Amino acid sequence: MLRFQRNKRAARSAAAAALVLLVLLTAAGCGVPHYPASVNMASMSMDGHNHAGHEQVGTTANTIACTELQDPDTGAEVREFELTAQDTTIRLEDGTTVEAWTFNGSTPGPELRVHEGDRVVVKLINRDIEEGVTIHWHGVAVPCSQDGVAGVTQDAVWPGESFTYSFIADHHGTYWYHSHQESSEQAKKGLIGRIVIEPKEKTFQYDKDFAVTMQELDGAGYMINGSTDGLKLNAEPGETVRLRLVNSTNRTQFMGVAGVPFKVISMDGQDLNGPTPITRQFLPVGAAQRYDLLFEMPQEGNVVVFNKYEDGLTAILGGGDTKVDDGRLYKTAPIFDFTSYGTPNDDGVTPDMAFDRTYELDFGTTFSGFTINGKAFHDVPPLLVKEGEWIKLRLIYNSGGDHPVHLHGHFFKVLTKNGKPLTGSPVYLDTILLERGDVYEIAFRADNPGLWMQHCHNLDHAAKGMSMMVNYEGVSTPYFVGTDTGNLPD
Ligand SMILES: [Cu+2]
Repeated sequence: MLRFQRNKRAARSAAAAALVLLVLLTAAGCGVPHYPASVNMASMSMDGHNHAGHEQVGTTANTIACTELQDPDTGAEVREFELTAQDTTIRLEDGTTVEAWTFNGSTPGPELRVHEGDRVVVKLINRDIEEGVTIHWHGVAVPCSQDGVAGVTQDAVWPGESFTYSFIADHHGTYWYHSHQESSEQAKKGLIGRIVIEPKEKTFQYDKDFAVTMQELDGAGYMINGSTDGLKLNAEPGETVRLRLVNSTNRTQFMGVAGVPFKVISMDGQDLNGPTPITRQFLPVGAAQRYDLLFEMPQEGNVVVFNKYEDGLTAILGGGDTKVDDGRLYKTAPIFDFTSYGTPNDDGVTPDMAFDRTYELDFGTTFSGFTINGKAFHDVPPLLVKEGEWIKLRLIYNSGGDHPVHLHGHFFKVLTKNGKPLTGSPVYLDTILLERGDVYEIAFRADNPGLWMQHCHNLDHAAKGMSMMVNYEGVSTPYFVGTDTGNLPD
């Protein structure tokens, strides 16, 4: 009862905030909020209190609730963590302070480092975040009940409450986590962190394994592993380094490496086949994407990983003379192209194979916001899929800026770009960066039943409508998105 009232209170303040936002945004002409009072994302029924709506949701014999979809007990090693969301005063390098929302007092929150095959158990506690919180495990193909999307897979966790996530870390790689309640606000306020799943057996050999998160914190600006001043990482001459880059900001970060040739060994936690050394190219790390690099420390001097535009986003590895100036020299360097990188390897997933369903999604920037096929969340019809099917999506973008499109719960293979099949390594991603004029075809196997969001990971765009659902037939949810429940995922 108490919880219900708290939700109601949150709903009222959310409704008031939404009204203010509506007035402001309408005045600015740049978008409108898209939350109704209540909508069920499985049935798309508009009123949770409507009896007919309830009948549509999860009560018939042929449906299974998202909450019932969990990883079976495998006897895997259990790794337990506790993450407390809390209001925290952060002290920056220049001595100033900023009010942030953190997990366990820091942003990014603690790195969760586990092994492939482990069961990851994370107790999320909300100490004092009035807006409610969740944790979404970006890129990790968790079962539906653990996906952490407020109003789809769970209710937002209110102050004083907790929620325990449990899933098998079944694919190694570099991932991250963030609140998926009012995510466009909460990620910028600091509710992010990193999860690294180490391989059972190394697919690449290295001596050092570093991970860095780029973020843009409200009031502080760009930070790299929580520092506004760049980062020093200790590596000795001759050591081979794996460097995991995580972009938790809302925009593409163009990252260069000065001092050594390097390989891109993984994107979005998926190894590339036969990567070859490159130099003087900028990696276009789209919002939410991850790039893992491999390089050998030079005998003299250091290695500088730097950002094309933001000086604070720099990591210096090793001692000796800095190569930053060297880096500056190649500001006009070409942009890395994953469509022709690495070595082909036919895994049977090809543009001309038979697909069970093909959908076209046209991403748009309009006067009033951001759209998919001309509609904004929650009015975009969900894509329906059935377990076991192969799905092809044609993604189109013809406007300004870029959109990193993220599909929850799945990896997808990039089939073609602008009509041409990839010529290098197979590339599997969870987030694909659409730039003006791009047409991508991607494919995924519907192998993880559930209700999955697909949205732009410039979270401001998602909040202004560029968001939708990919729904498996027969999966229901007892939760509702909207101001009535206070579940506001974007
Ligand atoms: Cu976008």
